[in-house]
Amino acid sequence: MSDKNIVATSDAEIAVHWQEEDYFYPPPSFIHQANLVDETIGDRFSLDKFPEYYKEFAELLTWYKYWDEVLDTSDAPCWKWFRGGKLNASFNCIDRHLTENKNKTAIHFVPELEEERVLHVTYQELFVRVNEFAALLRDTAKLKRGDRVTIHMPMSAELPITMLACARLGIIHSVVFGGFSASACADRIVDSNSRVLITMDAYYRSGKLLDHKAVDDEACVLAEKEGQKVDTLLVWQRYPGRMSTKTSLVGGRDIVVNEELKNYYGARVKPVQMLAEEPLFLMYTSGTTGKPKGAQHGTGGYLAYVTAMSKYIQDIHPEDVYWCMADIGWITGHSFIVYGPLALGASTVIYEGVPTYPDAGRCWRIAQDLDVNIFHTAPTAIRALRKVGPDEPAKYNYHFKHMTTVGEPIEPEVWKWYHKVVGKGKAVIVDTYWQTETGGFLCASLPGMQPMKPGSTGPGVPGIHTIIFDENGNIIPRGSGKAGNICIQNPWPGCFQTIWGNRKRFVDTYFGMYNKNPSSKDWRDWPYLTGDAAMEAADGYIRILGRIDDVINVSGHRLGTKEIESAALTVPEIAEAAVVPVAHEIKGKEPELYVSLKPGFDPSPELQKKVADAVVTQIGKIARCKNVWIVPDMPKTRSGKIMRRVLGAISNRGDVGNVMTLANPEIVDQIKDMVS
Ligand code: 6R9
Repeated sequence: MSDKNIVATSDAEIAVHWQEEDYFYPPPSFIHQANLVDETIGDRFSLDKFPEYYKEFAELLTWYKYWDEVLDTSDAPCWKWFRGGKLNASFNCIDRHLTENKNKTAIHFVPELEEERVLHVTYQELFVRVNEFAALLRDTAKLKRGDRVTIHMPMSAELPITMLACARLGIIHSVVFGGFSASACADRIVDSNSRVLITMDAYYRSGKLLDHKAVDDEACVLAEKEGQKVDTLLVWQRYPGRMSTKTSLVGGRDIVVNEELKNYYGARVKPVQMLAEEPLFLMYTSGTTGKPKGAQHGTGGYLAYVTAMSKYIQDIHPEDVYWCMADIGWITGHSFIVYGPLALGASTVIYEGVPTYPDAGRCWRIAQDLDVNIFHTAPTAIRALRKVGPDEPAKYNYHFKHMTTVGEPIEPEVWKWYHKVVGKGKAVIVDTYWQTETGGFLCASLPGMQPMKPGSTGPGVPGIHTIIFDENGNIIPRGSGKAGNICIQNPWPGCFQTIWGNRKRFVDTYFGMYNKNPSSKDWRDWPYLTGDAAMEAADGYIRILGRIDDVINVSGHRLGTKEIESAALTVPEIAEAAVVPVAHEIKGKEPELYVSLKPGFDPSPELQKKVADAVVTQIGKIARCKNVWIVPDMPKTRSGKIMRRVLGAISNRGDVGNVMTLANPEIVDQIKDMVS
């Protein structure tokens, strides 16, 4: 893909420039050991057998009590999976493995500094540490089933320990990506009404020790201003005495976990028997408004789904060493670093730092030293690794049987490098398409049964029945290669249950477009709208073309354009703001910001910087804009709407099309001159 001929007014237009490629086939050595090689799978998971086929997924878990009903549709479209069943996620990820595997490594934690060496946490050790921390949460922090707690922690072994301790007690965790700013963290504390925040003193990033606790001191202040007091801040210490935790503890609020844990050594906490439909966690994600939404995931459905996906699509066996390089602060980390692999009793790798630190070989050294055989990452990381060290993988002695990609489309030429150089031509690659809201995969090829097709994800995974609609709600014929809005016809257990505190937004956003009967209790009336454009080729493989809403995918992370624009508008001089995606070699997309000023203010480099900084402060570094252009006016329609399409074309050096219908066509050339 070359950047120059792309008019990136939408993700879809970029993707259309790609060429379809050949198929690649899984090696026999993989097929022989694959968890899923079953020619009857399509028939067993056909729509006429819905929802009963999902029992098979639930049976991968250990239940205190089996369910009364597989799917309860009485509160459509808030589906209840495995209604009446009782289980505990922490028990399923830890306790049930102890009889046979207590000495096996559950978590390999790899610190960024190589001299710190790897920490290997066995299942027995995980059991002890989760129990002790759960006792602390219950007795010191006074948390109980159904309470929400915000966790703002870097990649560390303590992060899954914290999550699993919450799950043990039925506390709903809301993990906020460690790189998010104080302000973004505060918004999530407020929305979830968390009175307890859990943090860590510090972590390494590109060789620098960052004071993380200071960010959360500020988050507490901001949250209180917005009406939610954090009465307890639990601080894990990774570097006792080295960072501000020693000197700047806030009396009556801050508790150093390492100290407090001494009161709980040897404590055991019985897992709470949770109803399958009770929430397990919230994961905030960007949408079309300025306010991120808390996707609420349930316990039984979610855990059954991610366990099945880890087993059948990622082909995780208990003896595998599996490394997913995502951050636990995103859904990929929740489902495919923590819950899925641990529910299967595998060894999961957590790497603290930057993939290319201190050199381009770091990832492959980790893979070699831990004997990783399943590797999972995003195209943005693959592009970066390819750029800095195209020949590095060959220098290391590791062998991947399976590699997953997630988060954004992968260009065929990048896919081929991943396959040939990283996978040494011997690994299966699965391009998994899914979302925060969907809990687990929607589309992927079946690694032991179906060929790989670079640039495409696969068909719907077993149980998922996709359907593509055009704008008028007509079904686009299967395999026609025509683009439309991809939806899922049937509910599935991994799907989120609602938006925390906002059922109306949940129903409107995900079901509003194609539901014709809002009072229907029949799942067939409620196709789930993914918000992505896609097309299905004649072979049934789906190509994702990108978002149909106002979301930009930067390095595989979702950023709402409205979130960035709202951040810019906090600068008093700014009258209007508009964000467009610009193609970027590594990140896929980058936001570029256009602003206009209120009367009486003049453009200046200082003001540009002020706006740029406001975005980073409000959201985090991932939202940093390529440029901030202060324009005399925005291109607008006669009804006053900002024409983002025109700005997008200018940013990407594309054709702006016919602009004569604009209210102010002359502005287009002025902006072009400024930007070129
Ligand atoms: C898991 C995750 C979801 C959005 C999604 C789509 C894009 C995800 C993709 C992909 C093409 C893939 N996306 N996987 N696009 N091919 N394999 O990424 O969740 O952060 O919520 O993002 O990412 O646009 O709608 P999330």
